[in-house]
Amino acid sequence: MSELKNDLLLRALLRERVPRTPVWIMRQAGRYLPEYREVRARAGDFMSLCRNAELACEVTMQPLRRFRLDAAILFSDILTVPDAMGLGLYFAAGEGPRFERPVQSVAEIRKLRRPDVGTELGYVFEAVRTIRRELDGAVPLIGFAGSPFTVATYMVEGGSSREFPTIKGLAADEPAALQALLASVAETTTDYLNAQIEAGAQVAMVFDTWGAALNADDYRRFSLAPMQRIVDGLTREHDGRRVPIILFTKGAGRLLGEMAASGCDALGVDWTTDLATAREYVADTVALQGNLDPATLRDSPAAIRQGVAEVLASYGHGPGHVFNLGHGITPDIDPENVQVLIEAVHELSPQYHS
Ligand code: 1CP
Repeated sequence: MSELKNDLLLRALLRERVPRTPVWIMRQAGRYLPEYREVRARAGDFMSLCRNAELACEVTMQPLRRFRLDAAILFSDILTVPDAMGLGLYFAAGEGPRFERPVQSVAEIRKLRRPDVGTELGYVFEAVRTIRRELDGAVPLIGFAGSPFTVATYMVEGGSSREFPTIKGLAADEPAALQALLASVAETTTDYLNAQIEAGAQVAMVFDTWGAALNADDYRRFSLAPMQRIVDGLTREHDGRRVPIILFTKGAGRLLGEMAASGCDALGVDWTTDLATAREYVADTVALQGNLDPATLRDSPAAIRQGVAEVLASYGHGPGHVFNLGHGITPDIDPENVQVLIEAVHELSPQYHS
């Protein structure tokens, strides 16, 4: 078992005692950092950055040099999986992600192949190994993937969407075909996360950004069920340590209780459910990660400290909390304000662990 100098994140995710609440920030590597924009410009485009292990490692490390963070997160994207399935991911300048070959008909769903992730996504595992070497045990490395439903929204709609007309149409008219698509993404995602763990990822997080756009019944069938398949298929122990699994459905609300029953170790919580309520929904069976509104980072240092204090107080005493935002940090945030947040967690959280 390789030495970890700071294992607060792993301990908190397993609901073990810690002296203070660990903290990391969703999208902590990204456009709000000028040094990220510099490397991104050097790489040319976003996918070239993801495919270059040295540069992906460099941008992963950037936030850790500035802030006292308790985790690194692999620099990659959730859409590498459908790219490997043959859809042709590209990022048009100034726009979001797009696919050259979206999957919209039942016939196209049937034609999807299960790629060999070792070949198609080898660049990701190379980045994981490079980052682990560079971290040298300073903090754990989080690997991640998108939930099958969230990834499928991009595969079916061809890019970002607000209303999800095509995938909701499939759910209504061709539910078996949609389930086949989700099963196929779940299989590849399981292979993908297991290969990240094999390469050195010490935590696996599944981002379900859009599952809560479904009604509760459809959420269970089309979002939670395929995530459950992933949880069931993941390597839970590697290198002598348990590998915690975090599921994050943005906007899950009351469904957190059902998510907790999946067998995951922790749940991400967005700011629309306070942590005291979330803790009741899950009856302390899993750890919780979150949940400051990212908009708070546009406020004054005093307001940010106040926001941090409220989140910590809402979770309350005892183990099982990982501090984070309720969703990713946005590109307009001043990095100085992130510093205020992190220092506030360091300063205000020990009282909840005595
Ligand atoms: O430089 C750039 O302009 C690219 C912006 C960018 C970045 C920094 C994209 C394109 N992806 C990423 C990295 C990324 N994406 C990470 C790793 C970095 C970190 O956390 O430090 C992670 C975990 C993601 C996950 C991701 N990608 C999600 C789920 C999490 C979430 O924020 O909801 C989603 C939905 C995506 C799709 C995607 N990729 C990129 C963009 C701009 C988007 C969102 C498109 C949309 O809103 O529909």
